[in-house]
Amino acid sequence: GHKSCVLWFTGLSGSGKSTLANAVGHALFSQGFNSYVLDGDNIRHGLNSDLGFTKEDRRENIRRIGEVARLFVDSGQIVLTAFISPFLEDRELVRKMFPKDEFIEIYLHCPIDVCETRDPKGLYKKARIGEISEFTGISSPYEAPRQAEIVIETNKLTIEQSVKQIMLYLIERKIL
Ligand code: GGZ
Repeated sequence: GHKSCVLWFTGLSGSGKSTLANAVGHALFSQGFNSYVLDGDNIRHGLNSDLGFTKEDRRENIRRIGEVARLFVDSGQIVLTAFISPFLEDRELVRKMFPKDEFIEIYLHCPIDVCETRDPKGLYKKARIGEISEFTGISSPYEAPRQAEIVIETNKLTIEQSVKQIMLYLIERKIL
């Protein structure tokens, strides 16, 4: 068996949240553990399609994701969330929704110039020329975690190495 918990990824756009959350999901699956990834594709396009990127909308986005994550944890799953979640206060609110050992914050640390070079959707470019407002890291803040359970330098590790770092943590903490 395993303990159900939430792996809460946070980091800039382009830091690798969705990629890594999905890779950890596959690693869990191959070891016989059920998990589910919540990300922009299945949340911002559906449940939260009424929300934009103001500070208030981001707070509500994160609050609802916390509630959904809680339902998954209640149902016995490991849930992985991949959202920028740029505000410390908002992340602390979701953290408080879970017992201490069931909320694992994973900070994907990556210099913004590296994220901006990756720019898979061309959003940084649009933000630079003002076509997108309140873009995290450019025209809206990213408040880095101070006490994340796991910090991953995604510009220094491969995806495989990053997955391994997370899996080792889960084994050490007897979650798996
Ligand atoms: C940040 C934005 C913005 C603005 C659209 N700021 O790289 P992506 O495209 O796929 O990931 C980003 C995603 C961020 O949504 P989140 O729900 O993770 O944000 S938060 O946790 O802050 O609520 C980006 C795209 O949406 N995007 N406009 N202004 N990212």
